[in-house]
Amino acid sequence: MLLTQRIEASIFDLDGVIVDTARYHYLAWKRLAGELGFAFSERENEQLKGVSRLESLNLLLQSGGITDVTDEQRQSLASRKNEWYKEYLATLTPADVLPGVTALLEYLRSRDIRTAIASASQNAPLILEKTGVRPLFDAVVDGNSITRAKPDPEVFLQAARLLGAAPAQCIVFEDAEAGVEGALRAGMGVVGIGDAQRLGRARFTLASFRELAPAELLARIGGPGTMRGEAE
Ligand code: B16
Ligand code: MG
Repeated sequence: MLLTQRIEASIFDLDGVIVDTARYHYLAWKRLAGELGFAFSERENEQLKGVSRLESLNLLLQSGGITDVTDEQRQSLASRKNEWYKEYLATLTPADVLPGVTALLEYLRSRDIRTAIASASQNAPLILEKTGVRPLFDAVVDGNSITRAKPDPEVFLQAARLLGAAPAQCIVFEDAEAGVEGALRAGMGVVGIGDAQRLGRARFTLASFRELAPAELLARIGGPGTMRGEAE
């Protein structure tokens, strides 16, 4: 199918795209695994990216071979991890915004491309406040307002609705496989941020926003004045 729709809205994942909180999630999960008596590697942690807190815990317990856990215990383990995670979040400042992010957001807004956050995190409001980037987004959808976690497309579709854009007019920036999958299910184009092999289903992948100047990136994704001529 030849797509001729112009990109009118951009949707950003938060953890791992705007700020490197993915690292803090990993450290907190690793600490919990340590307390439960097993090791947890960065490779295993890749599966937790983009998925909800409780689902992350379930994957962690599974990797440690721990099965006999009540719902109540699961809630309490997830809360413990979140307390440690929030200790890291307390140290966040605007300097933690990943390189190239602020320049890209400012450029997109200057070209009348609306911007939104689509995150699975319930801590998103705190992260946006500590890093000072909230004013750069027209809408925020996060773990407090969705009922189904990525790879369900709900978070992306809700963001598009708030921005008043059709899914085909949206481009999503994601660092997680579950997020790339969710954005594709929503009928949106996706740019992967991170490892190209892991995010192979994205249209293309950048190791960092520093790799492409904002104007080049916009031309590549089909912004105003250009047409997306490739099939998804
Ligand atoms: P919280 P994103 C996701 O955020 C993280 O990638 C994922 O690792 C985390 O489990 C999830 O948020 C829930 O986060 O425990 O803070 O509610 O990447 O969708 O911005
Ligand atoms: Mg992420």
